[in-house]
Amino acid sequence: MVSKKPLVFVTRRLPDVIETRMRELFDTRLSASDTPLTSSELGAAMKQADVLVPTVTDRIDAALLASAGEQMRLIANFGNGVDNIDVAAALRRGITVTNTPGVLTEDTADMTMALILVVARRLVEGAKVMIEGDWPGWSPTWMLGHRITGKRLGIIGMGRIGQALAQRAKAFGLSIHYHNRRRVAAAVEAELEATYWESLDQMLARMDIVSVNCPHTPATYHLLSARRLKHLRPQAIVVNTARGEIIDENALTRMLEAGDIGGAGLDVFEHEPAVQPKLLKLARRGRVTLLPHMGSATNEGRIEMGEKVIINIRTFMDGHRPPNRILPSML
Ligand code: 8YV
Repeated sequence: MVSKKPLVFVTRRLPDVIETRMRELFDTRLSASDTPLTSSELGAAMKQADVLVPTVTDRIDAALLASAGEQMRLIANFGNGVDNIDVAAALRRGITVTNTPGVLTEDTADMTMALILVVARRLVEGAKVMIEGDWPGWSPTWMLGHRITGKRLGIIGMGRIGQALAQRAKAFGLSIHYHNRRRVAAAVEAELEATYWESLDQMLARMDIVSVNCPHTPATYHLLSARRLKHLRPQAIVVNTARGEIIDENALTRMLEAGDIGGAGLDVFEHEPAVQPKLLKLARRGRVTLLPHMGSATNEGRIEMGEKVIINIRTFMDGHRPPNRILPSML
């Protein structure tokens, strides 16, 4: 007897090799247009599909989950962060949620390090001068940025990505500081020569560069609030490749406008894809570099993310616990 293939609904275009393999393995419905689905389109998909493969652009809240069909059993998120999904509501509804950890660690850490360098050394401003043909010629006092070596980097969130960033930053001669829910193992701290700060406020007041590398959860929403941002030193640089919601974007923008901090490198925003217009204006003037959420945007990473999604679906459909199952207690 041939067993029925699960109906897998994929909300966005994925790498060709992944889509092809999914078509071989499952009864897969692919996205032809790659446009983000509306809530009612998502709801319609969840009424038919056994498995949903969403991305960060799909908001799957309790109301959508409540209207999902009885057959819907698995949400295999194409992404590491699951803040787009109400995981507790999914579980109550008997739907398992999985993610794709580990395979975007190095790429995201690279992008974070790149943003640190870009902002500190004014790379976008320099590149713009060249593109626009405006180079007046070398000068001893023109386009000066700040040295990275010898500075203090405060990492908020010392998980996989935070640690990968720390390794890179250490090689650049930065001294590593971190704040995390839990202190990491002594051996990891020793290897990274990292200093732990239980108090985020105290750490912020002493850093030259602050990087946000924690997940977005209810506990980390506006972790860098207006009050906390005030602790930063006037030359401090803030970098965020995690989630926009972790920083109070309006408060950060006000501080940048007032010149109360040195600069910012942001790959994520509070209301993506909308970006606060004042931030865009600051980016045109330099010292602020904005990127369109591309921390994990490598061909290799996106294929490995897709492979994780397939493994999670296959394992689940074979009746086993999928390797990347998410439980509310993990968030
Ligand atoms: C992904 C990310 O591109 O995986 C994550 O958490 O932030 C991104 O790097 C995106 O989430 C894909 O859904």
